[in-house]
Amino acid sequence: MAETNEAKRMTPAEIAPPQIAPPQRGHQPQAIGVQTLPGRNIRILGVPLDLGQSRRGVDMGPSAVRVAGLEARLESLGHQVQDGGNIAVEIAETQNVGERNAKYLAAITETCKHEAEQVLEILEADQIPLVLGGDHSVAAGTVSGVAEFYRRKKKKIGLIWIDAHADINTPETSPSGNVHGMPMAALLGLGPAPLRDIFGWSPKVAPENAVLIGVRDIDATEKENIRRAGITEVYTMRDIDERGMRTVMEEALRAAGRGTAGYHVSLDMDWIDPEDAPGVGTPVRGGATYREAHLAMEIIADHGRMLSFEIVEVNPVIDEHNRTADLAVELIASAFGKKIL
Ligand SMILES: [Mn+2]
Repeated sequence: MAETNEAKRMTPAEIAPPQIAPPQRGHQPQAIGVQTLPGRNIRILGVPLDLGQSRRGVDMGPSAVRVAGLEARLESLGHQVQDGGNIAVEIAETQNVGERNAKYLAAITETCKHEAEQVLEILEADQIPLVLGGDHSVAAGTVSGVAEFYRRKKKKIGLIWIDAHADINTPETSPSGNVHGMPMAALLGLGPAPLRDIFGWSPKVAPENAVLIGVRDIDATEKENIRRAGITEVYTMRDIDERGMRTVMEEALRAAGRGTAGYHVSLDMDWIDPEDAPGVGTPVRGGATYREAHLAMEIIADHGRMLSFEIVEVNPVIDEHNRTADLAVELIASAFGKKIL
């Protein structure tokens, strides 16, 4: 299997279209050693899953983000964009909730496995996966796919988790049993087991390459899980307030990039203050401002080491005229190299 994929990967390199430089590159990068991104080949994948949480509506997230003009925006930056459509997902009405401490875990795992295969296929086609959630449990699928692709090349990946929450509960510790609070725990090897063991190995990310940014609402049990998992790079909103976004991002990207092929960026829209992003799964006051959020994405683009990107928890049902999805598109554009000047 791995050999076949390896061979398949070699051929398109020759026939791949030439890299398109972003338009209007009249200026130099602001800092020495900072790269600018060439045009990239991106494939969008929607995962309209909402089984991971109790407030309904994030299943419409991929649609809302597409309606906000995602593809055209990325193409205007000089990227080639293909929309791979949505993954088929189950809905709560047809499913058994299963164990109360990990609701709908079986159906979520099926979706994440399918998604992981798709993400792997996107990378094998020399494209950058851009995943649209869905609730944050879809990250277990995305990151598994990216990690598997690089594992076959004997490389590790880093993980940048930008979120109001740590999402590092396990069925044993979760107060709600909602699986969207567990993907980080799954990816770092704590559990739940079915999500942890996608592709039959774990952990998908080493704790020293996993970074939490913007957290401000952590369960007491999660603090213990952060220690158990061995994550040391945790940047709370207080760190951002006191030290500034630039310093936090530089340190975070350095940790995620150390000894890795690069990193996956998982952006939960609830990271941003509800003032600017009201349409999210779990709004929490005191989040990143509009400008802080853009700056974080711009710094990620400057470094040029992002392997894949996902945006999750956009909930059009409680949004105001799709402004949260509009902001999501703006932030994706910044992460993929949009510059003010
Ligand atoms: Mn989250």
